[in-house]
Amino acid sequence: MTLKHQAFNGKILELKRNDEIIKVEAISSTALHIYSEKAENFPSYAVEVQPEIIDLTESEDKQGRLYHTGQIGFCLREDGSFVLMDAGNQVICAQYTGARKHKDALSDDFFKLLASEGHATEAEAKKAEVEIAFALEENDCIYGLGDKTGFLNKRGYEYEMWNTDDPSPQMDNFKALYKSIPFMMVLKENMAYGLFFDNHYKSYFDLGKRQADCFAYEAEGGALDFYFFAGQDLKEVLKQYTDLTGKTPLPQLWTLGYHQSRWGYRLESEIREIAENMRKHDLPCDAIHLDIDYMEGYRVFTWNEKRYQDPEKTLKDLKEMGIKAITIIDPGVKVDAGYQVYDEGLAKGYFATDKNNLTYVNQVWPGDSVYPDFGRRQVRQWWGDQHQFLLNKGVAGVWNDMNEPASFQGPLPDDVVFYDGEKPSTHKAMHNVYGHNMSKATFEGLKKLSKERPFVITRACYAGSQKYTTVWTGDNHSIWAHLQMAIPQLCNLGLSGFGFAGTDVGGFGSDATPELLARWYQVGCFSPLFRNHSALGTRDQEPWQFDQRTLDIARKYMKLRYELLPYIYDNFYQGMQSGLPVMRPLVLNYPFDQEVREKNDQFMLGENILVAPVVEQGVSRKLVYLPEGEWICYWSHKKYGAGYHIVPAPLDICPIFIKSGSILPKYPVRLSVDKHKDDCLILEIYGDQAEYLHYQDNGCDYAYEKGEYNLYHFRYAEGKLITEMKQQGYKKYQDIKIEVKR
Ligand code: MIG
Repeated sequence: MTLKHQAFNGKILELKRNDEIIKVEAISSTALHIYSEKAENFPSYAVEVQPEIIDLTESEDKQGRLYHTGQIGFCLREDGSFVLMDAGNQVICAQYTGARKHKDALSDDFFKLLASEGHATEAEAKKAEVEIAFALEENDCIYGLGDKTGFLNKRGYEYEMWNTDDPSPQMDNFKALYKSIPFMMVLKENMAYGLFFDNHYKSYFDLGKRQADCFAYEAEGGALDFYFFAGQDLKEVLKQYTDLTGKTPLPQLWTLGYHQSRWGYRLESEIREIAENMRKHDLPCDAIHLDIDYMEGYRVFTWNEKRYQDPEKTLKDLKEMGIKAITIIDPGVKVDAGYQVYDEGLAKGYFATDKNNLTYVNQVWPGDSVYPDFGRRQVRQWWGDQHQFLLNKGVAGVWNDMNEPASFQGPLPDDVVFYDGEKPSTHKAMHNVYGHNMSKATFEGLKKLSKERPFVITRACYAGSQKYTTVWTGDNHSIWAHLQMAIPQLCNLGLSGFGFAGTDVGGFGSDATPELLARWYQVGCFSPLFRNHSALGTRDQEPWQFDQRTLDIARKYMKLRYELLPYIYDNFYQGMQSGLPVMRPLVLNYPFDQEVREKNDQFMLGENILVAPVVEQGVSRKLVYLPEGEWICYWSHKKYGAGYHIVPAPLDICPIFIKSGSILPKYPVRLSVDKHKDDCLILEIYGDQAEYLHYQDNGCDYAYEKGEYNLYHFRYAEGKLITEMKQQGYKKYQDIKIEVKR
């Protein structure tokens, strides 16, 4: 990419690349937006409010022509390449000018040879329409990119952004999963930067795989359109990225409780039985997910009246037990004249068509199905309104699946017509935002139809979907490798703006062992979304399906989760400003501790809790790394200093450390958030002195936006607690208990 100076008006720098205009603008003193004029033909789905542009100052120095905000600068060098630099004109990130190595083409003979033994060979990547590469320094680490498989540091790997439903065991060689979040952060020796490539066509990230000294981005369509964010550390970069694409909103408190799910609950009686078992075994639980079998022949927005005599009554009875129902909704609408959703969508022209303008049909669960065209506003509104049917039955949340979109009869052809806003476009262009637009439709429908904060959970999505939906990582398996992967996968989702995410606890496909399940509850307990889910045909996976010991361990961590709810909720509240996730890799809190840049088997819950779960079979001790400071073992209250320690971790123990100088807010254990009378708060004090900001509201609607919440500032010193109310707009606790832990 060789650039030539074209014009500068104090705000916008225009450059020429062949016959294309590239613009450079500052959207804040530490963020630049660099895009081709062609990008104006591809409106963003991630950025809904265009930020204001600020002034740039032009100057010249030996490196080239500089355009500076005072804090960061864009430098156009003599050779037509550019570098991004800091306040002192030191290079943060330079365009890579060396020759790029591309993937070698495989001859047809080799292709056939490999295929004869069933090796899945990859076809050559298509020619990129957009391509740019940047230099990497020796110790740079790369984070983010959404729900990709593998480990925390993405350097050395290659990924693809193309929302993909592949239920085979997803290992570190998988290039694409269900979500496309083309945002990455690079952590350098002394600072960090982020790049967000806002282009939803299929794209590729080679993160130092073919060439160790550079990373490259390529897209099969759309235009060059990226943002560059600079920060002291990853937190500053993530804050800026989420300022641009949106924050995870405050969820309803009950959604942070425990969820039970299984593909295979078919009958009303089975749902009731699950709820009764929860209570019989003294297990906290706030939600049961109803998978595809509650519907009538997999027709969305219908209820199977043979399997359910009275869904309203069942859901009401469940609610009385403190358990809410969440129902699955897939995008595929059954082709079935006389079925209202199909008839209406067809009459209004709301389904995707082929290039000859005939409604496009593929197959999913209901058999022949059509695809609502969620890129159009009217279609989203219409879809959102359908949710009244579910709300009338008493449904409390909606689970969106199969929205990559999945299809059983081969992938959707590139040229199926999907709209991009009000303009006809193609599947090729709109594939990666299909799940985003579906979950947005669901969120907006629920928000309009009920007063509560919508609970939507989706499998497929795009950058920015965090404003509308919770996510889960799709079809994992009950294997140790997937418990291990759960940590970096959820941490990287958090580093990509998705603060509310979870894996299927226990694993979806394959059969869980008691030991694996016990260890998975110890990770699930601290994951933003805590849901046990498993596939039809696999071993039953509810906590009581194994043995007494497994049940006791599951209960212990489910109860711990309910005790920690105020702490988790506080982190969500803070995340609305900071964009930081509650579950986070150690590197987010300790970016310059070299030891934590690749810690895959430990994580933090906010600032105060360090979790070091056992994720290996047959292990009863854990090698734990503690960063700077003093740490207190949650179980023994023994003090530990920074460094490596081997700690006991028998099957019922997940090593947990609390940072000395913490106040940990807890609720008394309850079996359901919904039944929870928030009249008592427990403050556990770790260390001699501590401070903490605690948020409290009604946990369900938007009254907090009108000031109906409390903000407590607690300070503990010299054996005394001082409470200052920073905001008082909600009923206060009747009782605040203090427990000093030493
Ligand atoms: O693969 O609705 O990821 O959670 O249970 C089948 C049935 C389709 C895939 C989801 C999974 C869900 C299942 N669905």
